[in-house]
Amino acid sequence: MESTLTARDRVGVQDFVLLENYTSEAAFIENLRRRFGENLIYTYIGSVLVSVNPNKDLEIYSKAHMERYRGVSFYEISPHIYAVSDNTYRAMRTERRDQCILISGESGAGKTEASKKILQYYATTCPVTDHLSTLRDRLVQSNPVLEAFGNAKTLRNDNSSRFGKYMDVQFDFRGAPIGGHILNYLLEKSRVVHQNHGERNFHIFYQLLEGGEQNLLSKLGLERNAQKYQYLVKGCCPRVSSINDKNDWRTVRKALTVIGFHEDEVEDLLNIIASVLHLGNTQFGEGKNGENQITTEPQLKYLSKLLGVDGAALREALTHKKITAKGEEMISPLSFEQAVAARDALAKAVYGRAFTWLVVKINQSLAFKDDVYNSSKGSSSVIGLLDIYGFEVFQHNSFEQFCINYCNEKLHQLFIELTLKSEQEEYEAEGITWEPVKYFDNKIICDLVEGKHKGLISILDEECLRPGEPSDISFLEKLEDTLGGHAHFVTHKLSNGKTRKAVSREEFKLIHYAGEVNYSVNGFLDKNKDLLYRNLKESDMSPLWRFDEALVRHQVKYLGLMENLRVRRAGFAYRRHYETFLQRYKSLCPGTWPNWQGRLADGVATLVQHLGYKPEEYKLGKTKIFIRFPKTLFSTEDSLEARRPALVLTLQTSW
Ligand code: AOV
Ligand code: MG
Repeated sequence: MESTLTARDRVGVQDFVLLENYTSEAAFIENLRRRFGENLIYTYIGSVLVSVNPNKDLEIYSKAHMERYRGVSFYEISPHIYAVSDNTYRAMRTERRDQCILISGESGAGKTEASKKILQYYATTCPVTDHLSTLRDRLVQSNPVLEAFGNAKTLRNDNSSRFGKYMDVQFDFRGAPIGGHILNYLLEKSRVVHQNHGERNFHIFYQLLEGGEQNLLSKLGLERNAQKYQYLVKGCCPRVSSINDKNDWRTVRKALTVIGFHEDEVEDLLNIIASVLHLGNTQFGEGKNGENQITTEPQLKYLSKLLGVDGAALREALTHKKITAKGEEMISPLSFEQAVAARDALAKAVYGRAFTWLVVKINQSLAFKDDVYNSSKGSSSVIGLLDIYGFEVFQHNSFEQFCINYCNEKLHQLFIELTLKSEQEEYEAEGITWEPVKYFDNKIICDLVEGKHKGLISILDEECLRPGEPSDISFLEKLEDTLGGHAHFVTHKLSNGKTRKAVSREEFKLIHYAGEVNYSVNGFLDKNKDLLYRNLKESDMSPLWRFDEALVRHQVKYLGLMENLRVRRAGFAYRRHYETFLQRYKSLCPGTWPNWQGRLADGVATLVQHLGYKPEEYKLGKTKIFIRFPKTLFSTEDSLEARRPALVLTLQTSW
């Protein structure tokens, strides 16, 4: 059988639009599987790129590969993340419009890797002058630094992003990168003080302990052994086979220098990292008079030195609180539990601020020096790259997963908006005959979470501010009262008064676009007040090279890829306003050149007739021409770019 397979049978189609049986999910998955088997991890659905995580290094990211994709149109060469990068770049240059690449997919699917490949593509292929090469290097080197401080090993991904990132790269009129800006979202600060079994704290702690020179560690009062630090032992996972902390330390240290950190700034940063570890080892116990006191003096000494604060003041702050009663300020001692909570809160706050400061510093170093950025002068354009934390479900899910998964619901809304909704609405508005393709719109879940007054977040905020004794359980009760009966919200209570076993009394379940998740309300109020997060599950992880069909099918379903394909297949790959189309191609037709005098629509009709477009290849709408197949336009112009933001969907293949 094997020998009778044609090349096309073996490698499948490179654009799902070309799939003969395009309504069959089985055919869709089979196509992905065949390509995966041939190490072809990229496939298009029109202008959307679907990327399947190979979980192994492929020889497809060399400089020679990058060169192959430069200036070449989407359909002339096999699908690649570089094709998306290049098309976006050319769209920015020819259309002089800002562009954006959205990367979506669940935890571990390959979003961050994709965003790094895109950045490397620009760094390697865009023109740079000598003085801009520093900026280019800084752009690339910002990644290892941000990952060291903002990524960690989870049960889903050894290098999981624990913050969201939107990076703008600014280009000048020659297409050279001249500046950049990073916007960071909600760092998972709770990881600083707690990690679940099988997970680690942020990479930087292990990197410093493994790679830091002996005299540096001595200065910081640290021992090389991660097991000595309470904040690093919670997950029982100091070492990860896929991670070399020592090498990564060297990379990060060099990157900090490239980005332009001065030695004293690096020292400040490391002082903070070390002080977090000392805070974790700060213990409390009973003093002679029964009072709660610090029992670990060396830690206190190092803390006061590293944070530059008075030892006595720090001791007081960690064991007492100030309260104001009847206009008088009073100091009252903290209980053991309160002191531990205060210590952890301080560690999280210190780390969170250090991360914010790091991003500010990186932004200063990436800012275009003439301050053209964010100003209207100059003819620069921007390509934005969105890489957030992916949808995640563990055995135990808390506020952290709630925030992350809500964020993914919003991104999916945008995806639907760009590929399914606006596309179909436009056909209708333009009067193009169209058989609507039905799809699941997750707006109902977004509204459930963010709706004014009746949304989950509003209820949580209200409960946090309510006088009296609000608690996680009273919050859950409010949710039940307000949201009970909603199709996507479930608690243990059944409408007949009985109890649902699959959801405990301390949980609520959300039926997300990507799957069902039980959230424990424990800690929701505190974490919401502090805007922190995280918690989790144990699983048998071996990020294996296999194609788990059930896992892939689930993602194909919830991402709405079949619906996407149907819209694409039945639809029109390109559209242009009559004026733009005429302006761009009128020189190809003597009847429209140099100036068409009649109605724009008639001009376009004359033009396409002259170009030999067949009736089934295009339709004329009210204000636009719609062209069904890319190849039609290729014959007119080789490199026409889509106006939508580029979309990259990453698929996880094995857990
Ligand atoms: P994520 O960003 O989507 O998850 P990553 O980009 O960190 O996922 O990818 C997870 C791991 O998969 C990487 O560390 C690589 O080992 C592997 N991988 C991903 N893409 C490729 C590729 N193109 N080639 C080879 N290996 C790859 V999260 O940040 O958890 O949502 O919060
Ligand atoms: Mg990531």
